[in-house]
Amino acid sequence: MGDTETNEPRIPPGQTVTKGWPVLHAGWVPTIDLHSWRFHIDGLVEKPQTFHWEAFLRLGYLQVTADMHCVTGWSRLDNRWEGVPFQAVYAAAAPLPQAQYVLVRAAHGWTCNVPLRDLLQDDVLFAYRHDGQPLSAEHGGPLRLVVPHLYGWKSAKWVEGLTFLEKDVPGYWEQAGYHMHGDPWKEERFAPM
Ligand SMILES: Nc1nc2c(c(=O)[nH]1)N[C@H]1C(S)=C(S)[C@@H](COP(=O)(O)O)O[C@H]1N2
Ligand SMILES: [Mo]
Repeated sequence: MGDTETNEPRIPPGQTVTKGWPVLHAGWVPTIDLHSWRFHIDGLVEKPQTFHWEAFLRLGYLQVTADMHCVTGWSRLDNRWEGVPFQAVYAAAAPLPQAQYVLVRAAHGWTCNVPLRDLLQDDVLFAYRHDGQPLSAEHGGPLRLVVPHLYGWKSAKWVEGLTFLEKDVPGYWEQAGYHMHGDPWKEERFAPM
C-alpha cells in the first residue's frame, strides 16, 4: 500500500465490466488472405509506402495488457495484446511535420480518425494476438489497431492503412455523431451539440 494510484478508479464512468468478449462492428467479417494482405501508408509522409505481412511484422514487437471500453457501455479488462508498436510504424512512415491527425482505414472502407498524439502513446499497437491466441477474424484478425485509452471504436479491426493529415476529418462513427476524440474517462461519447 502507500501507492497513491490504488485509489484511482479502474472503470470509466457509465461502463459495466463484462466477462465474455462481445463482438461489435458495422458490416460483415471480411475473409483476409495473408499472402495478398497489404498495409498502405499515405498522406503527409515523406514517401507513401506499402508493406506486405512479413515486412510489417518485422517493424517491431510489443506486448500490452489493457482494458477495453466500448461506448455502448461494456468494458473488458486485462486484454493481453501482442503486435507491432504504433511508434515503430510511425518511424517507418516518416510523417511530415504538418501531420497532426490520422485517418485509420479498414476493410470495406470503414474508417476512424485519431489524433497523432494519442497514437504515439507507448501502449498503442497493431495487434495480431490476444490472450495468447492468434487474433480471430471476428475480433479483427489478422490485424487490428488497439488504442487502449480511447473508446473501442478507435481500435479499428482489419486495418488496411493509415493516412496522415494536417486537419482532423471524421471517420465512419464520427460522421454518425460520435466524438472526434473519444476519451472514456471524460465520457467523450458523442460530438458536442
Ligand atoms: N473495422 C471496424 N473496426 C471496428 C469497428 C467496426 O465497426 N469496424 N467497431 C469498433 C467498436 S465500436 C468496438 S467496441 C470494437 C470492438 O472490438 P471487438 O469486436 O473485438 O470486441 O471494435 C471497433 N473496431
Ligand atoms: Mo464500441
